Amino acid sequence: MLVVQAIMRLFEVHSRRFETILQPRNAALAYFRSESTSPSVGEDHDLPVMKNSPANFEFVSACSQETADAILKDFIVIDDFLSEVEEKSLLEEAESQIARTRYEMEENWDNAIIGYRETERKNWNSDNKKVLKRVREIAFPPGVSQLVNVHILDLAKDGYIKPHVDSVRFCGDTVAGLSLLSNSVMRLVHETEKDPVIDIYLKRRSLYIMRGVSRYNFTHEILRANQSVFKGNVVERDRRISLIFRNEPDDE
Ligand SMILES: O=C(O)CCC(=O)C(=O)O
Repeated sequence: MLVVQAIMRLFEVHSRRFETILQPRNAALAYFRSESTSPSVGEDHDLPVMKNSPANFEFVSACSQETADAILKDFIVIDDFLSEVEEKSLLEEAESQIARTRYEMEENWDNAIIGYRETERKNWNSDNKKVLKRVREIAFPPGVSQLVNVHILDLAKDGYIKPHVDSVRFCGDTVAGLSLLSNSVMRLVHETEKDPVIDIYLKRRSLYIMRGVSRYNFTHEILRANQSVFKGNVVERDRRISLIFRNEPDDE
């Protein structure tokens, strides 16, 4: 019986790897594939209650109090999470790896991101490791299996990310991201109702944690430069590098 289970497990792991390899070139890292079959959102999270900044949220269209409360509970933004020195150090290491890849600029219907390059990194220098550990400790409850690689996503000044829900096959219930180099606006739109629309100001050096309702029931996107407006003010979008952390997908 144990042998059969071991073979089944091996097969599962390998078929998952193949799925990753067989993604379209543009979505090589696979996470961005949207699936309508979201698991139901759990009752509550074991995460510590974190101090959110409601000022970073703009409820662009009418939103019930219940939904607004759920978003403010499940999508956390922490401004100035990184110091300037920490940002510089992370950038140096991320750029040393990503410099070898080319920007994908193609506008195709199946491209989730336009004007970007990406890579993943597991081994960071010891200073950066300490910062990344801080992210992991705040974004994921103890004992949660996290993906060991950090996804490095470099968006050109005119690059943007289209609305999507991260694939439930490759990503668990939490996505956390550090924003380097530029401020930006992330837009959430209810996946099925297309309403409400909520804009979130992601300041350079901030950390966001997206989980629960905001991760499963809303699409998210990073607005292009000429649409980056928050509460009536233009947000200067520049080249932006994000470092993205995820946990392992659920077993079922
Ligand atoms: O660059 C970002 O912060 C957003 C990344 C994103 O959309 C994702 O990881 O699903």
